[in-house]
Amino acid sequence: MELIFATNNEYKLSEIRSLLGLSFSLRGLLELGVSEEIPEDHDTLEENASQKAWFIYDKYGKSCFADDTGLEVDALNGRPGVYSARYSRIGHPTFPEMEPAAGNIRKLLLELAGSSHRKAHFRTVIALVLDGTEYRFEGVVNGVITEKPSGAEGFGYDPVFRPEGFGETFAEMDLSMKNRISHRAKAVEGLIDFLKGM
Ligand code: ITT
Repeated sequence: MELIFATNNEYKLSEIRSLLGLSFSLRGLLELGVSEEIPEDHDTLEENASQKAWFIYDKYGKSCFADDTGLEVDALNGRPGVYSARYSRIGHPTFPEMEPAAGNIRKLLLELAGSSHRKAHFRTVIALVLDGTEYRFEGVVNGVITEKPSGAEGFGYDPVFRPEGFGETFAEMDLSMKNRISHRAKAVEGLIDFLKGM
């Protein structure tokens, strides 16, 4: 089955490709020749995932899915959440000289400095638009924000997120381990079960 994954993020693409396996041919936006930025300007993960999936479906007429992911930190009342990608650029921009992921991590560690309450979770929402109907899937992984970044694998906030039950951050794990337990893996499980059951 051919599916479009409406993402510009190559890391996400390879994570989901290895989760879906060989029965699906998955194409990202780069392969589709889409270079424009897809709007994601809502205030919830659900609406953003939906907006990205419908944008591609309406424009290219191909069944497609999109994910939106946020890091929800308990001590920050769920922030940065839906604003995780632009966290360090919200309000007074902090660390504009850093690349976004590094600036985001720096700001997060500053906001939590001295706090022992470091529980957080990643939440992924996938919106699938199949023949003009939308379906949604969600995945959550609980963990804590570490005191400092460790590891070089993965992307985004991975160096400061240690999933519950593990002694290492997502960025210290190899992809196959992250893919067994992650927020995105759980959401994709729902997607795969759905597609297999069709
Ligand atoms: P899209 O093209 O799919 O929108 P994106 O990188 O903008 O790609 P999101 O909006 O879903 O992705 O991500 C929001 C933020 O959360 C962004 O800063 C990501 O780096 C980060 N993020 C998403 N998934 C993550 C993961 O599995 N591990 C660590 N950080 C992640």
